[in-house]
Amino acid sequence: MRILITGFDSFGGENINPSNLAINKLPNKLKNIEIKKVTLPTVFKESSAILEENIYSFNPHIVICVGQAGGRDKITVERVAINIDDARIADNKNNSPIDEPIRKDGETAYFSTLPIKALVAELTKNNIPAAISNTAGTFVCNHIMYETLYLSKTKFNNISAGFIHIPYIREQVKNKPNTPFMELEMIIDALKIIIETSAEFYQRNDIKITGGYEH
Ligand code: PCA
Repeated sequence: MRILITGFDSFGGENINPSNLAINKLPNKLKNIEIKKVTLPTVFKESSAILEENIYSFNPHIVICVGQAGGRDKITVERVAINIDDARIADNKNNSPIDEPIRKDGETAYFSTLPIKALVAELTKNNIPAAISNTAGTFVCNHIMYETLYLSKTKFNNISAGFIHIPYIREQVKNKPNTPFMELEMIIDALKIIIETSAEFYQRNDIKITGGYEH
């Protein structure tokens, strides 16, 4: 079993991104799972081009993309990616697309093909705050999730794929009063659980528990 896991470089005025810090602390092998880690640039089209090259060369069964969602207080397992780029801030190459479809021939949206409910259940069981999120936004994280799922529908049919948002880590919130964070060690533990559970559920049905919340 091969799993490709990606993080992003820092963006939006931060000088770190916990997603690439966390993925790079993962082992290269967990049980029988070979793990390849790739840091993507926080740049709309470039990130997906690099992702596709890595899918070609590594030929993974599962692709898990990870990004920072500053302000969230849990690990959030994204349910859905939508076919739109609408930049709240410029990406790292100064692109600011507004309401641009990601793929003209793509579906309006794709659902994650990771076992999202099982992931939340496993994380919760291990005392790691986690929830389903029903929006990955419209910035580069939604873009990469959409592209990964588009590629898995059109070219790489046996790949399961999805996206995980993680909170800020402690050092990022020093000057941000009342902003939630999670310890990097807990994020790394969460990613290990996500990798193992995704492998266990590969090509199996997810569990049936609610992921509907009040907002
Ligand atoms: N988070 C951004 C893009 C890169 C990252 O780590 C997002 O949520 O879109």
